[in-house]
Amino acid sequence: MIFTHNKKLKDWVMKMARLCQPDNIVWIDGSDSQRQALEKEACNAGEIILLNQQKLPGCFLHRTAIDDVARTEHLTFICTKKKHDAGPTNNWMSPAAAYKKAKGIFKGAMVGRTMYVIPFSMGPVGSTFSKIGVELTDSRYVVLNMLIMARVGEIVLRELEKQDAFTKCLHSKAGLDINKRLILHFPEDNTIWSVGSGYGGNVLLGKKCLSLRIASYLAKREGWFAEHMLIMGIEEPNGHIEYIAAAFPSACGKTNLAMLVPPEGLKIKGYRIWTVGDDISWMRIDSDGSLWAINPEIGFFGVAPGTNSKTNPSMVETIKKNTIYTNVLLKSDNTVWWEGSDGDIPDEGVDWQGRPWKPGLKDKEGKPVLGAHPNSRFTTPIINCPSASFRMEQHHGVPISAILFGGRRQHLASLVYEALSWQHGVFIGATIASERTAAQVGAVGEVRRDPMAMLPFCGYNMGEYFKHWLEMGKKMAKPPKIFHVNWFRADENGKFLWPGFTENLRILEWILDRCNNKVQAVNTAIGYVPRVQDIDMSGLKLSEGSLEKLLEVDKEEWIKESESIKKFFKQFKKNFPEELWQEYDALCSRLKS
Ligand code: GTP
Ligand code: SPV
Ligand code: MN
Repeated sequence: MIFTHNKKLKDWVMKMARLCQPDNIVWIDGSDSQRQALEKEACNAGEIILLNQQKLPGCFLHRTAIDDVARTEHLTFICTKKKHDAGPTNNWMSPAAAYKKAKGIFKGAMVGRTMYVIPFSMGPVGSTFSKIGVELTDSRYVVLNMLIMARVGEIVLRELEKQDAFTKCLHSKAGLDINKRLILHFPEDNTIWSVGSGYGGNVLLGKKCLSLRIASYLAKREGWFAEHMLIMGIEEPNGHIEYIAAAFPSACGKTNLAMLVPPEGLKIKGYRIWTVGDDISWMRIDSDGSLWAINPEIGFFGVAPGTNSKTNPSMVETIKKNTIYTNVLLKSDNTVWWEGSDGDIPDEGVDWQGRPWKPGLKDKEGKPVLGAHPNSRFTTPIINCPSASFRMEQHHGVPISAILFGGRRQHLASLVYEALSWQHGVFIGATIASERTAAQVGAVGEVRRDPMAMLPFCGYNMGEYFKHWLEMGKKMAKPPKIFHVNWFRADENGKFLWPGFTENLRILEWILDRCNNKVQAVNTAIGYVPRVQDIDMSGLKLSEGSLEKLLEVDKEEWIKESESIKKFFKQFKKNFPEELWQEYDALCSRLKS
């Protein structure tokens, strides 16, 4: 039993316990001994499987329910008093209706279970950037994941005695019933309620729920940014490090870019990459007039499929120990595998649904049965990563030179282009579109607009959110330059034109050269595009004309795109900033000239 002097916290825990009726309450202190005891209990209960400890020390496997494998955006709500404050892109419920509905499901949901109290800090404990949350959960899997993803335990409770504010996070697996699943955010009450799910993004409430949805609401009021962005440092041979932040929608390459290893052809230049974060960036304007960023997390919750020594050697190194794997294939030697992992395809195994699996297996419709779910993931400490930044614990964060927006577009979007100004950059961010991936439930491949990669994560009216971006730009003496990248442009046969991954450093190099006024560019209708000769292609051979095709701006296609942008913007009605309509008109006239 941990003692807290924070009366507000004590009262709230007791109140939630009366609602959920757990058999007992356990406070998570952050100690190794408590974690190990929980791992044992979770193994005995069949919630996790101990993996081969010679090959994968400290690693476990977890399988979720079959219909609980990704974020469920249609069951995710922003619950503000006024519907208008949630905006046209969020699902809305009134707080009264939402609490009532959820109470019906939470009532007695923890009977026969333990309620764990997890005090956690997003950001270094005590930093001006940081926010504290307390998650109540009946899932040991959630506790074990939170211990990897956030700063957890007694140090946070001590901090809560100095300051009173914390986000009240309540989670119960309840019956893991998709028909009784709700992910509710009450920004006006600093509260999150999640019930009926056991999947990461729905239940690790410090992540998307607090660090983006609630934090974006706080950021608007307090004058900072909470964004769906990776943060990385690029160190030049002279030791100077430039940091960038990049927003790509879910499963569009943040984790991979954040820990890139320089490609063979550029090795001679002696770059070194430092990973600060792979998913979330909190940014504030410092006294120097620049934007400074921290990663509020200390773990990665990364996509497994496609992770191998070629695409992401640093991650392969990272996940060899102290890692929880979710929904991957279990091999007969008690190690794990997924589509696109290292090594040969195993002869047999147990698939993510717990069924015997063999290569070539087909389902009733004749489609191949996957060993790992396409959104299978690993939870792993950043500290294990060979490129983990030495500034992770810096209370001030790192200064950001460039902000990148990107999406997964087979057509249209050039490999890279630079915004003409901050305002134009906000327009570019507001018009990101991407093909849907397996990270959320829905039709994979469908193009949807995902402004700033925040469509599923903005805790308030996105029209107001765009205004916030414009306001922040005015407050900065040295705003970062804004760029758009697209690693996914394809040829007529759907084959990627750009090799991506490690080779993306060639584009980052151009971006930094632009930030430092070292290189010229072509002024096109959509922004500044590189001259072909300014991308260093040493050691990389693309087929004839590919780079030109990758950089091409097809005005006809962009005119079609502008129609879809207009439709998207119109839904915000009066709440939409005039400046972005100006940018829209300016784009249209550039396209027609
Ligand atoms: P979330 O964790 O969902 O926010 O995703 P993320 O943005 O961190 O995406 P991640 O880096 O995990 O990449 C997702 C998928 O995109 C994986 O299947 C990668 O193999 C693939 N991918 C990443 N970078 C590239 C790239 O440069 N080119 C291509 N073609 N694919 C990439
Ligand atoms: C994403 O979907 O953007 C993720 C995974 O990073 S989750 O935590 O499930 O949201
Ligand atoms: Mn993400």
